[in-house]
Amino acid sequence: MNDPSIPGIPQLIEIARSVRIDIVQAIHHAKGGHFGGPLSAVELLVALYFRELNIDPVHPQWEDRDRFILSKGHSAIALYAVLAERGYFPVEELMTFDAIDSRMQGHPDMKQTPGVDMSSGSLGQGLSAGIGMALGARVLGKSFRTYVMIGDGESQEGQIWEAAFIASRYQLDNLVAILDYNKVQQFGWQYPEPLLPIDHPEEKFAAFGWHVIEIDGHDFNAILNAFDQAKMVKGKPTIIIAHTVKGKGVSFAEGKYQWHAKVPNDEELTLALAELVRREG
Ligand SMILES: Cc1ncc(C[n+]2csc(CCOP(=O)(O)OP(=O)(O)O)c2C)c(N)n1
Repeated sequence: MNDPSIPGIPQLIEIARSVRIDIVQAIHHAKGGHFGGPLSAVELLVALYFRELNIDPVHPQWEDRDRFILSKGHSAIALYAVLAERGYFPVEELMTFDAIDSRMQGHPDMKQTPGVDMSSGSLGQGLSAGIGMALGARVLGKSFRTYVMIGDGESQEGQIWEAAFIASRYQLDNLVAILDYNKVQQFGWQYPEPLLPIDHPEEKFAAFGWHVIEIDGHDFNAILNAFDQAKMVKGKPTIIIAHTVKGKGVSFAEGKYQWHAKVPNDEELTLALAELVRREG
């Protein structure tokens, strides 16, 4: 890759670091929002918006753009931070997150925020909307692709499986689902033993007729390879099962359901920022 305008892995890692800092600061400032889910999705979103999606931040409504739906809409601040870093609107605007007149509400609103292709927040619906977009591309003879990020807790919704069934029936090879498989949802579900929100999603999606790719969702090489592989698949939709860590990058929140939607206090903000700005080596 020789084009200097295309960020390489070291730049993507730095962008992810900035996005995490944006997320933590915005949530602290807003005194609201979700914490763990946005942080687990950072590398996936950065790879999408800085390398994979065919988009134009200057023309967010360009009709031939690739589409992205954040079906786990409670992670909106991660999407806003990536959109801001990508140039859709000023990074400073992130500090209006969740305020009453802000373009950045607690859940994505396609009528408010430039770059948001689908309103979401009521879990379970985004994959169905993505099917509509993918079918729309086919009907119109357009080559744009549709990407949908779902959560593992969200995958307990029946509508996800209705969508999984129909997407493969329609052979939607222009549709890619990304499962942010952080293995933690809103509450603990620890009884009688720790329970995953969903177990063996790879077997379930394969049984529904999907092409399945399983990766480390924090490894940019693996993410970009998965996107490349998905483009080669013909006649079926692809799901990328991305193993992630809820709260990734903030050690005291990692893997903890208690940080699903907790707001850091001043001391926790300082600790989190100290970790996020620290550079290895
Ligand atoms: C239909 C619906 N039911 C409940 C909720 C409340 N809710 C918001 S986030 C969440 C847990 C989601 O877990 P998961 O999909 O694993 O998300 P992540 O761990 O990535 O944050 C719940 C139950 C909702 N937004 N929509």
